[in-house]
Amino acid sequence: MHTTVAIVGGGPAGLLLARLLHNAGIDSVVLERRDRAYVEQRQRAGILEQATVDALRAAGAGARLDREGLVHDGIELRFRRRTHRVDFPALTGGRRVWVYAQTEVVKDLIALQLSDGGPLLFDAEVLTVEGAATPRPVVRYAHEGREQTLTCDYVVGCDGFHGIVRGVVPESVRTTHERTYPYSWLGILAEAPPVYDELIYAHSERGFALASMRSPTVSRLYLQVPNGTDPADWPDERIWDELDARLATDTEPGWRLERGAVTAKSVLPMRSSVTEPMRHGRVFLAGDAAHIVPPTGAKGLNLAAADVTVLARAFAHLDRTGSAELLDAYSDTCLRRVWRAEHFSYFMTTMLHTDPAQDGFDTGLQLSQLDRIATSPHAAAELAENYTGLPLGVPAAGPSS
Ligand code: FAS
Ligand code: PHB
Repeated sequence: MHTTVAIVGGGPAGLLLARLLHNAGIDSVVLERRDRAYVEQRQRAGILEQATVDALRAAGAGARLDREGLVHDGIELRFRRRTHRVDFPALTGGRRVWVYAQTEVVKDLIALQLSDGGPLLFDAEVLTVEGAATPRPVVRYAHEGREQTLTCDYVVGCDGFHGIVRGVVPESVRTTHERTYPYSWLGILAEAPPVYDELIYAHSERGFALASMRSPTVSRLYLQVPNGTDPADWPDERIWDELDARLATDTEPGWRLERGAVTAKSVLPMRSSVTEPMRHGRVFLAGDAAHIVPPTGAKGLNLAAADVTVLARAFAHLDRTGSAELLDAYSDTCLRRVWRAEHFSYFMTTMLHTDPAQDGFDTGLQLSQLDRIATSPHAAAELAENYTGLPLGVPAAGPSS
């Protein structure tokens, strides 16, 4: 089989790229190692930036999002047992975010690709990518019990943090910057109506908590837990009690979550990682294959969408004009946005979580930063601009290096 763009990985990055290329008249093949049911039920992100919503609409995948997505104009910060709302439109000139689960984004994109897109192969694990520096790279993959070959003009690694395409960039030119955190998130999905209208991020002496949602009847909730925590050590009632303790506020004495059946429970490690460059020869990296952020800033899925929006535009430019200038600028263009999101995610994570080794000075710094956001429109605007996402066309600030 031959195609113009071989896409490794059928997560949000790979699926959205395939749609954007399809709409630009560029053929591609998506190879996904897991089956459709697994990919569609994997609980992950929940917040979409404007640019991501725009990209999904441009890809033709915005209809259900527009019907079922929840538009949010702010978030609430809880600290010192007080509450403070960050008003996004007031601070950013009208920007807001959408609550629409990654699972639903993936379902919409898969349905579209299967209905009128190029080949999307499930249970197709890519084994090797050869000839990255040649005009005709070769992708070898296992599918239907045998090894098969896909030749192409370009390969895009959308295969996530544990994928193999990042390794195609030779170590001699590849730099990976990493930071791990001394805590993880215990996340639950519950059939429990959120008793809050917007997301609540809580800093407390007991540790961080986040109250999010999936719909008016389904809550998505997170607790900071030590690394290596076994979800089995957290029976449902213990989770609810701890969430109530960390989200407690003197602004509304007796405030408690509505409880319900917990339908999913998992522990997510926290990591920051950036691989540079995001290209080698005719092989490109996009999404988690190139970078990871701790989910506190709700950037992961949105960064993936931004990468493939830039890349699809570059491929369309090449197809229309024969010029590879946007493709050649891809890595630097994306890395500027990636580093901005890395900093914001690190900032939100270290401000809101209690490092087991932190002392009173550290806590004083955290509370001072939170006080600043609560009292200064400039500090609040910095958070609001980053959270709602910087427009894709952010002017180039010069090479990323
Ligand atoms: P993905 O990892 O989603 O997709 C990669 C795909 O490639 C997978 O389907 C995988 O099966 C496939 N693949 C891998 N190797 C392959 C091979 N050799 N051949 C073929 N296919 C291969 N972000 C947030 O903003 N908020 C959150 O709350 C949040 N929670 C998260 C929880 C978890 C457990 C994880 C792991 C991530 C979370 N993220 C969150 C980040 C997440 O949303 C990612 O940013 C997003 O999935 C990135 O999408 P992709 O780049 O497509 O990578
Ligand atoms: C989610 O709803 O899963 C979610 C929302 C905001 C975050 C992280 C996760 O910062």
